[in-house]
Amino acid sequence: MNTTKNAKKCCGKKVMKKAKTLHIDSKANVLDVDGDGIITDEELDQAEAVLKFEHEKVRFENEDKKQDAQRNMAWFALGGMLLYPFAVVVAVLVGLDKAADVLGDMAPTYFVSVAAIVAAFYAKEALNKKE
Ligand SMILES: [Ca+2]
Repeated sequence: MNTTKNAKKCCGKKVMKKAKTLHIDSKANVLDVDGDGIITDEELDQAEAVLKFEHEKVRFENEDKKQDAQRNMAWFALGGMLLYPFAVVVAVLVGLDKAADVLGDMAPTYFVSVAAIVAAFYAKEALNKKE
């Protein structure tokens, strides 16, 4: 705890300015890295740099997870597109003619939608490489 008092003039009077002290259980006590009881501007800057680093680290981890999720989604969509005709064949072989008809009717919409997902993924990848 710093007990230094600074004299300042205010309104024509000499005012004694007392340094701030922290409560013994204060969370800010960890900022006093060298343990001298004084939290300097350098120690505050150091704490801010550590916080920024941790924030960046979390941001990179989240970005990595997001990219993994998008990649998995693109692979899943691509897999579904490749397996779709087999689903129709299996439905015919099993004797589900109505299901085969429904799958056939859904095919144009399904293929366009999945192609859009896959195209968006690869377009994003290409844009990221340019940056
Ligand atoms: Ca200190």
